[in-house]
Amino acid sequence: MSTPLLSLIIPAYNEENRLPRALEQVFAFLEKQPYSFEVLVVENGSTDRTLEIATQFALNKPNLVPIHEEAKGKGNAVKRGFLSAQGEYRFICDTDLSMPIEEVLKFFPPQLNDFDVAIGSREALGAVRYDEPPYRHWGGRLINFLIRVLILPGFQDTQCGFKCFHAEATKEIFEQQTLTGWSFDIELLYLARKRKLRIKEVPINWYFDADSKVSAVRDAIKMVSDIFRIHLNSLRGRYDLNP
Ligand SMILES: Nc1nc2c(ncn2[C@@H]2O[C@H](COP(=O)(O)OP(=O)(O)O)[C@@H](O)[C@H]2O)c(=O)[nH]1
Ligand SMILES: [Mg+2]
Repeated sequence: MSTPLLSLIIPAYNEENRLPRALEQVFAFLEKQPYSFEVLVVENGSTDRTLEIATQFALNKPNLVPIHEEAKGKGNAVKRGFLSAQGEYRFICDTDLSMPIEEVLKFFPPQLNDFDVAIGSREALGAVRYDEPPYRHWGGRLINFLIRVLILPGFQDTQCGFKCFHAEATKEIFEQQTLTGWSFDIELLYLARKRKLRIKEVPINWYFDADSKVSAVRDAIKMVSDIFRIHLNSLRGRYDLNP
């Protein structure tokens, strides 16, 4: 296949319920667009039929690539997806499609230009969150406050599951990604900033989906310890060019 314009990377863990609808919607929309695309579903550690569903779907869709990754964690799945993708623009997309797939067009030309990394934001001017319960909203804002103070000043939302990387940026930063779990976004943005890449925040419409694999307390504690790990990695020169 020649280089597609868009690679959509869907990390999927125990998603047998949500994946069929997600794939239907994604293909229905992307097949109407005038550009070439591929969809990569990256599964790791699932105990249900996630991989089987992706493999079945791929029988009729040659541009769907089901991938099984041995190493566990969302960070590992996303890294594998980005490094396996071929597209000029590579977009992470959660299976819940909490951002409607139509909005992917906001993340690359002609709607968005002059960027290396574009991050979906639920906080940027024009963004709207639908149906989000207050505990989840304020928990997220507290985490974002810590992220801003400790590591990434200026970003109002680093944890949204919808982000686009230009192919060149992918090479530069994913090879140096070390975090394997939920905090991988923070490390990628830290690396992108260190490399002085152009990062844009894209306001999106975001619909809360109660079916979440995040554990509020355990994953929040892990995230804070991951932030210190990023500092340590940085001090040790782990993120330097040509280490
Ligand atoms: N491959 C893979 N995907 C994961 C893992 N953990 C979460 N995901 C995916 O990450 C996306 C977001 O997960 P979700 O539970 O909806 O998180 P939330 O929206 O932040 O509450 C979904 O597509 C999940 O299937 C994992 O360990 N491996
Ligand atoms: Mg979700």
